[in-house]
Amino acid sequence: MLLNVSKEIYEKFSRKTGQVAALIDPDKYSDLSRLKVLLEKSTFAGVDYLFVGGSTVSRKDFHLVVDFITAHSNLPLVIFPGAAHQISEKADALLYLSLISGRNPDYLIGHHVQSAQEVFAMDIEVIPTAYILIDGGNLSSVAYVSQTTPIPKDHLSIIMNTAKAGILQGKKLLYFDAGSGAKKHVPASVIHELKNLDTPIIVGGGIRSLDEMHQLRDAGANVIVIGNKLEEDIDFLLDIHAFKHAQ
Ligand code: 1GP
Repeated sequence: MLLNVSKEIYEKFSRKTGQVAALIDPDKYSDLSRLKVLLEKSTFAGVDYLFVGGSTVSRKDFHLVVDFITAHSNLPLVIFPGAAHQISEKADALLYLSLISGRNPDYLIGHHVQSAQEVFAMDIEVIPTAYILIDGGNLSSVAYVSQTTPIPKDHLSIIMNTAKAGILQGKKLLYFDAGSGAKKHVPASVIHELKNLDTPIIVGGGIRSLDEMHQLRDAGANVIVIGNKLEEDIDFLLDIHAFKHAQ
């Protein structure tokens, strides 16, 4: 079979700002009854996507959680892979990440070559994504595992030029990540500047309040990713419900 050319999820990403993705790191949801509650409440809250993946997830745990999610939820499932083995045809789309803020060839092309044969044959939407780490005030797992240095958040011209280079390379989506559990999320002012590049933007890492979500949406973020906050406080989905239904 040839590469899937569906663009359904990409078009949904592009359509509007202020969409919300709940990030499920399989390492954090070994208790599947907890995951089931998250899935039910995410549907109620009007979450737009479930993202699945993580920096240190094993193949077994990844598949276990993907199988569980697809059996218990109808929300679009998007893979946010931490490595070549985190792929599954059961998901609706795969963020095909190149970590272009870094200079580690493994995360620029290595994992891609390892998994290309399998991905090419899969019936899954593949979205070429420029993955750009921004310093969030602490050492994130993704920076540590990828052995890359995030871009300082005040260096707007480096951030802009990195995003532009990604677009010139053919990336269709920009994902700005301060890293899971970041002390500080990517500033709304940075997202505002990037919006001029006319490419859909995902932002994640350290987002923990409704106020921050409003700022990022108003700055032009298409998708806001929330991981840690939901692990700590499932009732934050009530705030997400309010955020989604006020739109
Ligand atoms: C990290 O973008 C995600 O890669 C989400 O971060 O867990 O801090 O919400 P949090």
